[in-house]
Amino acid sequence: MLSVVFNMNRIYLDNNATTVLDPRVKQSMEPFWLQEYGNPNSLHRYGTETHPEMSVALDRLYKGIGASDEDDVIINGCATEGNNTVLKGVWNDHIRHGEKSRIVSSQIEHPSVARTLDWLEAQGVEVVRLAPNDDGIITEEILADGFDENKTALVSIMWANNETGLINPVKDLAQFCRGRGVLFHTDAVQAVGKVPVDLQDLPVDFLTFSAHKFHGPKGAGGLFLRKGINLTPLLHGGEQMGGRRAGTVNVPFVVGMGLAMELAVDALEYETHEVRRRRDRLEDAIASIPDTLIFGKREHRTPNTILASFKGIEGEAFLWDLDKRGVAASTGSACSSESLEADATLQAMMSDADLTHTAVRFSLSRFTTDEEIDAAILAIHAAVDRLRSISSTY
Ligand code: C6P
Repeated sequence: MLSVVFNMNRIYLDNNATTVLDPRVKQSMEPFWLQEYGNPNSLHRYGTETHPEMSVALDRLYKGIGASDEDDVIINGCATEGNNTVLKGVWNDHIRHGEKSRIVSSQIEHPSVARTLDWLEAQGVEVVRLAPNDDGIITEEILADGFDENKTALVSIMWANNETGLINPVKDLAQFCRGRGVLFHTDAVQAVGKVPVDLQDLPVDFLTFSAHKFHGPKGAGGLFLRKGINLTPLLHGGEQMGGRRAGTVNVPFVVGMGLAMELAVDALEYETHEVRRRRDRLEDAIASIPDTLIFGKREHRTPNTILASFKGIEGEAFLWDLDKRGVAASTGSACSSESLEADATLQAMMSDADLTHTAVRFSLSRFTTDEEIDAAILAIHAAVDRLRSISSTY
């Protein structure tokens, strides 16, 4: 495994927020800034010379998720865009004119799904937000309970949760929907590069991913659409992406995302064994601290994620202390960090509201080293000791 020391003084354990660009990905993007900078839709050579690498990148993306040639993978700006495209597209095509009335989702979705559903609800859509079971998972039984296929246009359930790392049984959920003729979408942002994704084996109709979660560039994502499915685009304009997503294609980012996907799939073995081994070592050390809670069973989680709560310690104070010690972690998702409100996902999972204010997420990547885990363990123990010694509630 490529071993690169990116920043010798700091340890990055916030890989569910974003990941470092793989240096090989960075290199693959270089020619497209100053030399081959043409618009791929131009007819002159500046445009056409980008085509071979773009085509390699698209092949890598299709192969990486097991899409067939007849399916569509639309390149876009991020997973937030992909999720908005699916939810608003299905609303426009299947709900707005009265065919169906309902979208079924969950209480543990990322804000790019949750807030879009709030907006759709304000437009009159009936939104059902399923609660997870005690293990934090949306099972087929939960989906089946009270399911009405005559009303439901779409089911949208995330593959792996960004805060807990808990993996939902997407194959069962997708099969359930397919058997009833209901469209199924999964937000696979935290699954790609962490668990195998093979759409040949999975009756999913829409799937979203984001390059910067698997060591690709920020600002590039993809939306898979099963063959034969039409969806009103979010962005109207030019004929890029076969008219399904207008806007000049960002060539360096597409090339980088393609290679990042291939490298992530190649590294899946490593992720499953080595990243998991380091995560488990860190988790054991965290769990050995008295009055500490780890959310979700290890075997139900992506190999890189730990969500922990330390009794008597407020999450933000803990993060600042850790940051001073050179360790970067997070409280819940990065896009909720400006709000001091307890995160909705955690609220859905925990009965004790106080715990939601103390949860801290540690997320590793294939670039996290054993030495970094050793140093992080020392820093976490020291931070807990200091904060508990000054805490009025411990
Ligand atoms: N989660 C986190 O800290 P964008 O930002 O559009 O590339 O990805 C959005 C997104 C969608 N779905 C899931 C499951 C995600 O985890 C994210 C990004 C980051 O958890 C930033 S909020």
